[in-house]
Amino acid sequence: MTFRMKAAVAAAATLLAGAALAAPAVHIVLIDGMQFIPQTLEVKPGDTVIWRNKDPFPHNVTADAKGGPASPAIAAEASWKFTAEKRGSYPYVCTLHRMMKGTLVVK
Ligand SMILES: [Cu+2]
Repeated sequence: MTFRMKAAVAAAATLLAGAALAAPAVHIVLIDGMQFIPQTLEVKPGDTVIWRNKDPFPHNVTADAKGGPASPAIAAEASWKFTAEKRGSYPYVCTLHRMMKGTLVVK
């Protein structure tokens, strides 16, 4: 898939997940080509975020701030799930490739 298609799929997944009104939503962040897609994701408390690694090597999701996402290594083709609880802005990196940056905003 092209980057644009993947972004569209991710956006569609977020929309579909958000369609159930009061229920917590599930959001997908793709890890592909050494990037987090979307780079910034806004969610509500109680929502679940799934990072899905499409690269052929491991990555992780590591926020500095307490209450932010902090994953173990996510193997190729594997996913890692995080439930957002505390409001805030959580910049994160992959500590294996520190140029890979993303932000999870919980509000
Ligand atoms: Cu990485």
